[in-house]
Amino acid sequence: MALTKEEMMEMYQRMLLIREFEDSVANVFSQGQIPGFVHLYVGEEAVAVGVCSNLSDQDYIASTHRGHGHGIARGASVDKMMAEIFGKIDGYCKGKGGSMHIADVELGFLGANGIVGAGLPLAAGAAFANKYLNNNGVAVCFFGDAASNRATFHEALNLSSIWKLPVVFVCENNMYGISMSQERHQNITDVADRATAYGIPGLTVDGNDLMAVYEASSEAVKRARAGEGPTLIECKTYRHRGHFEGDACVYRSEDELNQWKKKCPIKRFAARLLEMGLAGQDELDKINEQVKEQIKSALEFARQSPLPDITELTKDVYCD
Ligand SMILES: Cc1ncc(C[n+]2csc(CCOP(=O)(O)OP(=O)(O)O)c2C)c(N)n1
Ligand SMILES: [Mg+2]
Repeated sequence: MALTKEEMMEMYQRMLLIREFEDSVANVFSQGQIPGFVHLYVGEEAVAVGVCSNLSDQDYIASTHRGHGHGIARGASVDKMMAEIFGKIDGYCKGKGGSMHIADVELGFLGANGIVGAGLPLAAGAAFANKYLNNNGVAVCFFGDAASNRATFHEALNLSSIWKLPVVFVCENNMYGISMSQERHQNITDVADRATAYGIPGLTVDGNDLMAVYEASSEAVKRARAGEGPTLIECKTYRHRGHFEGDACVYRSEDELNQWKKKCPIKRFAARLLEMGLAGQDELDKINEQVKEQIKSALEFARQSPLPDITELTKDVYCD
């Protein structure tokens, strides 16, 4: 079904919201205003938004250490996310988890995850639950190129394929696992080729083309809902920032980065909206301003929220 203008504008707004959120986090991190560690999603926005725009209330997503974009694409509160990153009581985990523990189960957002590859079995489990409950829900797992080397990837794909679970595996191939390039960490070019080993469809798409991601995931979600089992979608993309904030990026060239910046998913989609006559530059500028206001207000919210009280120290935490 063709997307309406409203739906396309909403997708544009979501990508901008992620970009503005991440740029602001980079800024406050560089000024030492936030504790902990952050991995930013700048450059990869079309993947989260293209995929999540196909999902409904009963669906789940599992995320990664680079999870802000997934949460925002699923509709998480930028106020609560920002407060969490600032370590404040109004954050998703009352400020005790930080960037890599942001989750909103009510929204079907099973959470960011500091353990590489850990989202895959979680998504398979969530898909199993949906199948068992017969509620027509699907689960999506986002994970990186390097995560596809982990045993959890292979186990999750195997079980999901044999049980025909309603799950979509979305590999964000940004060409690096920390500082290690894909050609140094795996002997294949397309992660999608690994689908063959599990007898499921595997396809590679341009992860910086919002519509390509949207269409591929729309098919995969339909397949999952129809009881036909999982799909592996590999989205070729690139992170504009380092692996984490503070990374000097010595393992990649300026030229490579600049080439990818030219393929910015947001600029590309804006050009497409203009070209199709769906929006004028003034409309796009207005969305941009609204997004900037929304993130400014999230920063305000986070700054004004108190730090957790000392009595919170042992609450809601689990230690084995
Ligand atoms: C099980 C596990 N092994 C190693 C790490 C350290 N680590 C953190 S991120 C990362 C690389 C992940 O690369 P990829 O899956 O491609 O995701 P990207 O960071 O590129 O989005 C590694 C090895 C970890 N967090 N968990
Ligand atoms: Mg990677």
